[in-house]
Amino acid sequence: MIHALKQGDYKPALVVEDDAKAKAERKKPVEVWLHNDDYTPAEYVVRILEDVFKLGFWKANWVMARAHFAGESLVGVYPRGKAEKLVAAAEGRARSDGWPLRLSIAEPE
Ligand code: TYC
Repeated sequence: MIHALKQGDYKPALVVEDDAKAKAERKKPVEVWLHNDDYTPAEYVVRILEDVFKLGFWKANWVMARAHFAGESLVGVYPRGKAEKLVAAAEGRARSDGWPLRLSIAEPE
């Protein structure tokens, strides 16, 4: 049976159901929020929004400025799987460059 599972030609009904649930969960739309801090340079935040989130120049500047003045700012709505990857990429890059930039994921209201 292990062999059959590896070949993908047999899956018990429970496994199939779990796969479908996990897939639906990864596709659910969630919000990505950007949080202000006192250290990360504004230009660096804009570059992350452009490079990682593919925001255009004006939108990236607007989203950064809104976080700077309001404390947080909605970056966009993405399928959960994609949102998790984007946040990890953005925070990973910020950490390796030595900045405390923070993003978070929220369920839409
Ligand atoms: N507040 C930062 C500064 O003045 C800039 C900044 C903006 C940092 C938005 C994070 O999400 C942020 N250097």
